[in-house]
Amino acid sequence: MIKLYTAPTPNGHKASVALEELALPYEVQAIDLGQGVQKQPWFLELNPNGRIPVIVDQGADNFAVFESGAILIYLAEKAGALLPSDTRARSRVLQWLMFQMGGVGPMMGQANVFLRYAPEKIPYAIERYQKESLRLLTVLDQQLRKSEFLAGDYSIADIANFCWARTASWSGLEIEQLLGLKRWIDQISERPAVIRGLAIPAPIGGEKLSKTEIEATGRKLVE
Ligand SMILES: N[C@@H](CCC(=O)N[C@@H](CS)C(=O)NCC(=O)O)C(=O)O
Repeated sequence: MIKLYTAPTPNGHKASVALEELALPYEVQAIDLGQGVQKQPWFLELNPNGRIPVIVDQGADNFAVFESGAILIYLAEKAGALLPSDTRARSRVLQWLMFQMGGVGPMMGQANVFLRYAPEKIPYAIERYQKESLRLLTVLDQQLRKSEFLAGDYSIADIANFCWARTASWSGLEIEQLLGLKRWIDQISERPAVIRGLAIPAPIGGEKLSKTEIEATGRKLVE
């Protein structure tokens, strides 16, 4: 059994979508990011970076994995799917996975911070991160006009990029013109495993957690 510590964000969804696609048995502990649960000592033992997602493979001596890209690779290798073993095919998938991890995620994340959360509106920063995010989404679009998926068959590279690209409007980005990207987002959105994965975790407060788990999140138990 895999234990997934997560929250309803693009990086969290990468892990839950992959677990659903790979049909690996897992249980979820929702982490309340607003309460800073991810910075508590017990969580930092699992991920010194204090962020979600994290998985713990309970059937493998409680081996913990942090960084969503590393989680995707671990899960794909465990299940033997969504990541080819042939050296070149595998490299193509990893190239588009790294493209997401080093580019799309960080840039869209910063666009969101400056557009939505910064106490001061800094037009230069908003424009810089939106422009770079749109440039990266355009690179995806060009690839997706040529091929159905990013790297051969549907893979963890599609899952990683999809979980961010689908949130483009939240970053204030207009992607109507990116027809290859839009076609691919629509296509992946319809996959049953993706629909299930995007619904995880249940909204905090609505999920069924044990008393110990609720206390571990730092929230008070209302009896
Ligand atoms: N590079 C990390 C980024 C993880 C990340 O930024 N997680 C966010 C949610 S999407 C988080 O935990 N934020 C809470 C915080 O920074 O305290 C990964 O891909 O796993």
